[in-house]
Amino acid sequence: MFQQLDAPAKDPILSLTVAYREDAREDKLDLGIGVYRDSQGHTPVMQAVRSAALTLADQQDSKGYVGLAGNERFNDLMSQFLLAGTSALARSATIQTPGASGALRMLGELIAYAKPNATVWISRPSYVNHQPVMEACGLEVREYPYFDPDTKLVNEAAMLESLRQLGPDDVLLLHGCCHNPTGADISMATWQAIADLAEQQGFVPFVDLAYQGFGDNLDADAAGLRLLAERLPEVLVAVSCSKNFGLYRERTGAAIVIGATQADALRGKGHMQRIARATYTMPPDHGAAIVAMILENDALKQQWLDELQAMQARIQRLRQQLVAEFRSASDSHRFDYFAEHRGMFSVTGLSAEQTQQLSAEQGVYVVGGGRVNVAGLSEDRIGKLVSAFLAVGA
Ligand code: PLP
Ligand code: TYF
Repeated sequence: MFQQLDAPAKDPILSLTVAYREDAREDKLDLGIGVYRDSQGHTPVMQAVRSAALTLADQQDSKGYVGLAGNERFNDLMSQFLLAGTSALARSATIQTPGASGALRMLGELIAYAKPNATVWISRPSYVNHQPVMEACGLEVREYPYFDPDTKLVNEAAMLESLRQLGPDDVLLLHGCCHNPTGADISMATWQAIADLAEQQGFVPFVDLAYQGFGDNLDADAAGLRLLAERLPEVLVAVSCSKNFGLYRERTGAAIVIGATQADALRGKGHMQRIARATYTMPPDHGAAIVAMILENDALKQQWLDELQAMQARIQRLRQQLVAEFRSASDSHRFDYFAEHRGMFSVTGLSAEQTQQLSAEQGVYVVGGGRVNVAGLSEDRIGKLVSAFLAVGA
């Protein structure tokens, strides 16, 4: 049965990690996959997470099944954390999912069930898995203009102009903050304008929030989502705990449905539980149990907030340092955009040929399209990145 199978499309980011591992050069540099690294180049377990995991190991008295929606305490804490202060909290319902990836799939399947003819609109460019996941749900995917390669910022006018064509059969997928891959985020005025358009035209926003806390701070990074949630009857939210809790491999996230009424949201939740049952049945518990323990314990929560804030501040310092070193090495301001971007990534506009040259000749690995994981840099490797970029004519 397998003999006639064609070769599957590879994940462009995960295959980069494989190529990097196979590179024997000592001074190679991996700026591909989106993981945070400390100044030693290590992706650490956060102290608050370690403490919670130890307590859990000590006190958890059963590994019995939990349920289709996962840990309901986690679900409540996550929705309160995200939607506190908005009218949407009381008309929301949440399931725990295996990462935001699981949330994207559950919400995509829910859209396909509720509105089989829906089109999901994604930014050009967007997270590598947005299109494949939505298409796997049987949904049509179209793109709206987003990144301006000249300014390296969002072309908000072009984006909003394009969104004028959306109607009740459309779902608008937005990055809550720290846009992947570009690093360029929309302004609060644009979030406001999107809420106006959604109100007038009836499309449903779907916010993917994978980097809350890595942009400016936890509240600022959720401000766009909260604005939409407050004003609109229906919003979908995929949340990840992979980055801001450093729980990548534990596969921890949530899918939140905001409805016109709580009953609507609960119908959405019920169907996601049905879909989860036919997919993986129940999400893994460990990461969600850790997050719940952190969010409901004041001391642990403060420790987590401090650690997260330190990661955010370090990324911003790396961005400033990149700008300074690029300025002096290139005698120009053309790399100043690094400081305008937020979160882990920046799209640099390197051509496919330059990206290829960068890995082959310089041992520096960046994602196709020129995405650099700034959060994967360490202070003492910035010089290497700068000279490699200039060597390939960036
Ligand atoms: N959404 C975006 C925008 C991402 O960048 C990622 C990457 O990690 C995900 C979703 C998936 O996250 P998770 O690891 O929680 O599945
Ligand atoms: O964009 C990234 O690097 C992260 C991690 O199939 C990732 O979101 C990369 C590829 C993938 C899943 C996650």
